Amino acid sequence: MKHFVQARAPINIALIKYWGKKNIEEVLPYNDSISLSLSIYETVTTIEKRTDDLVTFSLNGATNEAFKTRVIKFLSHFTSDVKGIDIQSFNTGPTKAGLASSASAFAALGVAANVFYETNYDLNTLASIVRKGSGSAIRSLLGNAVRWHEDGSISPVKFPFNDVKMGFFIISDQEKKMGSTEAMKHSVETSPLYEKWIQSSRVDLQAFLNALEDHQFKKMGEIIERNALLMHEVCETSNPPIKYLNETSKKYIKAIKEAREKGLFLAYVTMDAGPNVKVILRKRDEACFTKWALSKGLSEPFFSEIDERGAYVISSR
Ligand code: 2P0
Repeated sequence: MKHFVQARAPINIALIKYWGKKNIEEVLPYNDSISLSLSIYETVTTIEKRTDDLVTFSLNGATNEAFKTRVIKFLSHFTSDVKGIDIQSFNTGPTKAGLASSASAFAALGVAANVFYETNYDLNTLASIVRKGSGSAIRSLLGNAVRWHEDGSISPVKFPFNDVKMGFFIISDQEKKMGSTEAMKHSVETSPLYEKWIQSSRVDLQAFLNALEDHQFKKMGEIIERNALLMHEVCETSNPPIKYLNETSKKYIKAIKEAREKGLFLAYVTMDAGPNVKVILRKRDEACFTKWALSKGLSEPFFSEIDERGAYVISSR
């Protein structure tokens, strides 16, 4: 066992979404998903040996008992005896607002624990553990574009657009009402669209890969927007409905689509388990997109680059 390990991991936003587990215990998805790792809102986590047997945990400097229980359960994949450690996790983004904070958190913790406990798991063994912390965390292990396969493995995806950025409109940084784990299960069990979702997202994934292969940004954008909108339809047709998008989110999405159809820019929407609206666009459209948003009375978006680095250990001793 080491004395101190510090690791970092990026957030990731799925372009082809994961929404539903076919094996809850193992966290295996019904569908492959593909994400982009992003350079904003990374998580930095340290694990340090204590002089007593206590386990202490803090998130952004504050103790967090609910998360601590999850962390201890997670660490049991690395050691049979979780004791005598202090874990500190710092996340620069709003937690639990659909901005992938649990993804970067469990990827950073997994990478740190693998070195701290000297387990030296290879990438796919580590991935099989990390996804049990939070499914989408598996994709934060790598930089750039990452595919999470139905069989539980991950692989890099060759992403040909090096000038792509993701724009964020923070509509709310409040915690989401229903966590993704519960919401996915509810969708699988009650949405009449769930079977359609499985079929459509398989088609979307192949079309997405074809668009990358052919360097067709517009085609890729259309696919990711359609994929995200169907995921939210699945949520909204669940019984009772799961409503992540609020009226403001819907207003923003409509405005973006209309402006795009007028030819003002090429920006395509994606949304996750929260009301915040994200767009994928190219660097050349960033300034005119912001100008347009402000002129329409929308909030000022901010932008992220792609993270090339993935999760790694910063220092250890
Ligand atoms: C995704 N989301 O592909 C999808 C799209 C949100 C919407 O993965 O139950 O925290 O821990 O596996 O990964 C968010 O859910 O859920 C998520 P669990 P997770 O990014």
